Parts: sequence; C-alpha cells; structure tokens
Amino acid sequence: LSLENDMRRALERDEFVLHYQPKVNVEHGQIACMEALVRWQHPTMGLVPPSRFIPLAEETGLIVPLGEWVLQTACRQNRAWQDAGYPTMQVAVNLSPRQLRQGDLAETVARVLAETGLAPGWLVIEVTESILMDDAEETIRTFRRLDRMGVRISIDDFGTGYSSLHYLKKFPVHTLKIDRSFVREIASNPDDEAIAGAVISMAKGLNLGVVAEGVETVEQMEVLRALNCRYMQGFLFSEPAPAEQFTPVLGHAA
Ligand code: G
Ligand code: G
Ligand code: MN
Ligand code: NA
Repeated sequence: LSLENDMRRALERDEFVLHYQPKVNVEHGQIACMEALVRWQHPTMGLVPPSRFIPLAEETGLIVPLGEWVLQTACRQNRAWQDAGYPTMQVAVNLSPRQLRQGDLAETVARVLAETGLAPGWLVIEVTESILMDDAEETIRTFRRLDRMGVRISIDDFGTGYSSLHYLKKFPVHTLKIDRSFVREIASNPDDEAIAGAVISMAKGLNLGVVAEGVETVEQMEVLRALNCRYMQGFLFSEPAPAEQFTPVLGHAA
C-alpha cells in the first residue's frame, strides 16, 4: 500500500501538522481550550484531512506513534503559549481506541507531560463513547490513572454512540461534547433543542462541563446560550487553523 508507506515516511519527514480549533466561553469570548486536529502536508497531494488517513493509521497501528507525536506537539505548543504569557487555556487531543490497546497510555501521557513541562490539568483527552463501552478493567484502570494525574477526559460526539450512560458512572469523565448533529438544526428543530437541553441539564446535575460543537450560526449560539450552555466550538468562532494564526488573537487578549 503506497499511502501506508507514504504515511510511515511522513512521520520521519515531519509532514504532519496540527491545526487548532478553539472552544470558546461565550460569556467572555475567551478561549477555554484549543482542540488539536492533525493534518498531513503531503508533498504532492497537499493538505490531507484526517478522514483520509486516520482510519488507515488505525488499521496499520501507525496511529500509536502518530498519536504520541500529536500529544507531544500539542502539549509543547500549549506550554509555549503559556511561556509567551498568553491567557492560560487547556489543550485537547483526540484519542483512537488503538492507542489504548497498545502500550501503556497513562505512562506515555505522564512522560510527555514531563518532557514538555505542561501541568496535567491543562490536558484534555477526547474519547468517543465507543472507547468507554469497552469496559475492560485495563481501560478503566488507564482512565483512572489519567484522572489521578489530573488529566481531563472529554466525551466527543456525545449522543451518537450506543449510550447506556452506564460508563458515566464508571469512568472519570469531566466534560461532554454535544455532537454537532444535534446542533445543526437546533434553531428550527424542537427535538434537537430538547436533546441538547437534556444533555446540558444532565451534565449540570452530574457536575460535568458541557461543550456544544459545530456551532456555525448566531441563531444556534443563541438557542444554546438560552439552554445555559456556556462553552461552544465551531466555524462561527473559528475554523481549525495553524497555531501561528492564533498568536495575534491571543496576544490581544493578554
Ligand atoms: O479535522 P477534521 O474535522 O477533518 O477531523 C475529522 C476527524 O478526525 C475527527 O473525528 C477528529 O476527531 C479526527 N482527528 C483529528 N485529529 C486527530 C488525532 O490527532 N487523532 C485522532 N485519533 N483523531 C483525530
Ligand atoms: O469528531 P471531532 O469533534 O474531533 O471532529 C472535529 C472536526 O469537526 C474538525 O476537524 C472540524 O473540521 C469539524 N468542525 C469543527 N467545527 C465545525 C463546524 O462548525 N461545522 C462543521 N460542519 N464541522 C466542524
Ligand atoms: Mn474531537
Ligand atoms: Na466531535
């Protein structure tokens, strides 16, 4: 497979790049967290989106070294923003199931935090519900170790998995991200508004944070704000962009 070979070399040649997308506190307009999203700067194909290579990276196991590169790069970037005196914010990294099954994830995270000098509380790990449905003792142990370290766990695309909600009791979850499929028509579809409202109330009752993703319009933002959702992410605020692109914004806020 040539894409697979290309991908192996891409890591050595430093062809992967991270873009960042803010999660904004809409009460103050400040950035609470930056989600790292990987892209591949391919020498001939241009900027390749993760949907084109993450599944292959998962199949081949390359997601393990790639995931560690993402973690390392995102933590180092956040530490650099802190060192530059910008207002502190968290950094979020997406985790593939394979990264849990191969090697010792908690150990890797601890090492990367030590190497980059980032305090654990600034790191958020985004996992999908499918990861949590696997309630193998080993998986639970890994998340408990991350929690004890002070690392935050966020559930991505919340509401799209086979949610039994059982896992909310078993895993040390800190934040729910309302999937953008519930946000898209929230201004016109009462069912979506009811679902988002229920998730927001549940999160509040469980003392969890909640972030709405895929917010593209002012109307969507207003409906979510009326439902007491304070944290939002989406094209309305910013598309994912290279770190340098945020420097003026962050500098201005400082
Ligand atoms: O950035 P974009 O919307 O194209 O991302 C598409 C998908 O790729 C999203 O589901 C996102 O979670 C996933 N993704 C982006 N970056 C990473 C990464 O570093 N690791 C993993 N495992 N998935 C990622
Ligand atoms: O699954 P995950 O939440 O990690 O996916 C993140 C991806 O969602 C990003 O790569 C980004 O391209 C995409 N995304 C972020 N904000 C929006 C938005 O407002 N609308 C749409 N359609 N996609 C978005
Ligand atoms: Mn995510
Ligand atoms: Na998502």
